[in-house]
Amino acid sequence: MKRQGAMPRLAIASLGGTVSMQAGSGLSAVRPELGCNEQLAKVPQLREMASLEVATLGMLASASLGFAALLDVLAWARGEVERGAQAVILTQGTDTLEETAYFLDLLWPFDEPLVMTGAMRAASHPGSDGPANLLAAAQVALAHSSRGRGVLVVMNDLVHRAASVRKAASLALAAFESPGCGPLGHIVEGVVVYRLPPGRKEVLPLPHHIEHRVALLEACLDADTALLQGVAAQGYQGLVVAGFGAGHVSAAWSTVLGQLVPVLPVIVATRTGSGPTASASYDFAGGEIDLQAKGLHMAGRLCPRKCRILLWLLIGTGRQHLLNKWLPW
Ligand code: DAS
Repeated sequence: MKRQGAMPRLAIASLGGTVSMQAGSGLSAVRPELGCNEQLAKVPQLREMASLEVATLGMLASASLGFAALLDVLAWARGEVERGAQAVILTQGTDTLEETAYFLDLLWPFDEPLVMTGAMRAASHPGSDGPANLLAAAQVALAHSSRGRGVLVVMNDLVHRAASVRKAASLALAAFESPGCGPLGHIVEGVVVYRLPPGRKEVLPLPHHIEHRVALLEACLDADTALLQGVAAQGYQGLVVAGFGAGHVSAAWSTVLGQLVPVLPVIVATRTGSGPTASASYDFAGGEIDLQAKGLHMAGRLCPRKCRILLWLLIGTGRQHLLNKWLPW
């Protein structure tokens, strides 16, 4: 139970990434070396804002995170809220932040915010953005207006929804965008301002099994069908295709995808990075009308990488038949 006037409890954990990286002496290349307490040492204000529960859960480049590790992180975060944390912050690498945030969002059952952040410049580099992002993440996490919004990504004083955020630049400081809809909010003088009220959000149960795999292949000019034909034989239980334009593939790919439909669920998304797939505009072999007639699912606004995460979690809970309900138009 919370004491009157007591500081809010904030749980913070780090997983690795550039925010935890620094250069060794005499070197300029960086690697993960800083645990969570060392990252927090650069933001002393945090200890005046909240009583902190701190954990270093990993020290990895985010390309090496995986679903099993994320389920462990989720268990830690859920435990912290159950023990009274008002919010949770995770710091990690930015390379997979758009995927990990969506994964956790689909499973986050609380009104308490789970806020994720990282850095584009390592801790040992001039103008490192990690401390500023951590402070902004805490301001967002502790704001009452952040409740009921699921998992939020805070980078560069912007707040993004897990379902729409995307790393859109490899090295730029302003690397994160929410294509098509813009950020959900921004931070001005330490205060978060949202453009929209919280929306109702459905959450998936925890997966009962995690050994299954979902493949992601990108359509490209003059691609043969060899990899596509091998998907089922390689033991994948689902497939996402990052299609051309509004969710299209070549006529040859369409034929093979049609053969895969009785064997595994297939989603076709757009590889463009912005905008929805079409549903009733194009009537050619490999267009969305043909693909839907063959039993493929169109991704709507969900990007290919997030489609793969959604499909993996739905298969893990035996809910793949509900796929269309979960794909946002
Ligand atoms: N590109 C790095 C980062 O921005 C590495 C990583 O994702 O771990 O954090």
